[in-house]
Amino acid sequence: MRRLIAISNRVQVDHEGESANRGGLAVALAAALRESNGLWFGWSGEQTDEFTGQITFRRAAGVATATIDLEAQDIEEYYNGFANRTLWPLFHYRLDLTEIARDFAGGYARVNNRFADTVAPLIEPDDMIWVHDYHLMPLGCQLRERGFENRIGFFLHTPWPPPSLLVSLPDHRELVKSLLSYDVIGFHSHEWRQAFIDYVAAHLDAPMEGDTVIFGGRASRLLICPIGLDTTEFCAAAGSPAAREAEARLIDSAVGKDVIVGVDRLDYSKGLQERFAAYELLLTTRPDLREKVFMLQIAPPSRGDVPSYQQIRADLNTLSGSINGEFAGIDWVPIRYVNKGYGRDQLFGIYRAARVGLVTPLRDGMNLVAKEYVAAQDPADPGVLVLSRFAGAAAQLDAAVIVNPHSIEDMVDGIARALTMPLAERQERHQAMLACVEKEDVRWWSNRFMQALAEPESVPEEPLVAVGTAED
Ligand code: ADQ
Repeated sequence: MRRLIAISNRVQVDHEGESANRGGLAVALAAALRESNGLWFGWSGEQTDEFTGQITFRRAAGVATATIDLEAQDIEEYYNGFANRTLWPLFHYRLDLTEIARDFAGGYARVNNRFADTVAPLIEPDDMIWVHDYHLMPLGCQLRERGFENRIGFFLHTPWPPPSLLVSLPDHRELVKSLLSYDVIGFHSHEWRQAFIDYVAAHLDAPMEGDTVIFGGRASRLLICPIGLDTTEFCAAAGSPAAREAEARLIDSAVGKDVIVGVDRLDYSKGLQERFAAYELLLTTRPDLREKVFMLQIAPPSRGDVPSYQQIRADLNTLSGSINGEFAGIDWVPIRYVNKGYGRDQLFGIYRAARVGLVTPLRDGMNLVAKEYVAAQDPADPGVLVLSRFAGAAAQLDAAVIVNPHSIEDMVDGIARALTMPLAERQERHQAMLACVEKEDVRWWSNRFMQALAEPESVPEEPLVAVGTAED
């Protein structure tokens, strides 16, 4: 088996005592790397006065890691700037929040070059290289410029925006051309891949052969490869004391009321303001449900240095306060809004105690919380997943109650339907979704991508499990 070098912006593995607030990529990659005995390269998250290219090697939770520190200007221009103030909003269809600045673009190119320079000496001729996410799109091209002919793949964890949005980026053509240095480019869903194909057709003189783009003498396979959950590990939490305690505490504190749960990074793409507004409308229009339900929204802050994230935090504080002010009674608080991270075992128990899982992003590459909620349910008495049609997960979990998060009324209908759904229908829907979450797990995802990278011909185009037997 060839060694895998995974490269992502941040390297985050569990160290003892560390906060459990990790993104979906961290959860997924750690599982994939342990199996392949690979190396995970990226930024430590630390700042240094002067970038020297010094690498820190560690081994944590069975994963070998190699990390570098970045200068303050790098962090500001590359990470807070181009990655999180330009690309992230643009790729989530938020042109209104997209900031275009030459400093940001310059920092992005500089840091990608720094990544290429420092990882280069670690690469052996037979290694497969797997680059992750929007922070590092030009890295493959920069490695090619340094003479590397290894198989190099790229996986995009976010949506790919339609061409009409992407052209707002001054150097959009250069960005897409640099991506065509990769042998495989992976997307979560048909929709994101199709948007990429649409761009190539409209803006590059590059022919397609099936699902492969031919450009600059290289063939780039465009692969649909939806990320899955570390389902076995996650479900092993079922018997853990932390999961049981979290479940029991939530059920006890609910005193017979139905729990509606949301778990999201505090991010405008997750549709939290719209979700709170929908819950408020539910309580307004359905007085019979008051004091019979409560909502638990867990949302640990992220990217706090970026102004739009400070704004959403302030907005949600106001909204949750006003909902509680309007509806709370002496022994009932309609919304519990918690800004901290929980361990995965605790999350399992929290999901299991909830009658409804509310996952309503305005746009999301995949959304692993939807899959975690399904995995944590008791098959004999499962809760109901209410899922945004704009999450990549909706393509696989179409047996959820699918809602349009831009329509507050549609969300209200979805939540009300979930709260009153008969047991047999809940079971049927859950069974269909669980089959997908179990079969197309994180191992399936990484195997599929790595197989496409190693032997392109061996991976069929559309092997995905068909789920969604329930009508919606
Ligand atoms: P995210 O948007 O960060 O990443 P998402 O899929 O929403 O990822 O998953 C978030 C992860 O963080 C989940 O595993 C969740 O359990 C965990 N988490 C969230 N809140 C938590 C809390 N309070 N405590 C502990 N854990 C918490 C990006 C894309 C997604 C894509 C993933 C993976 O935006 O669309 O699904 O990458 O590709």
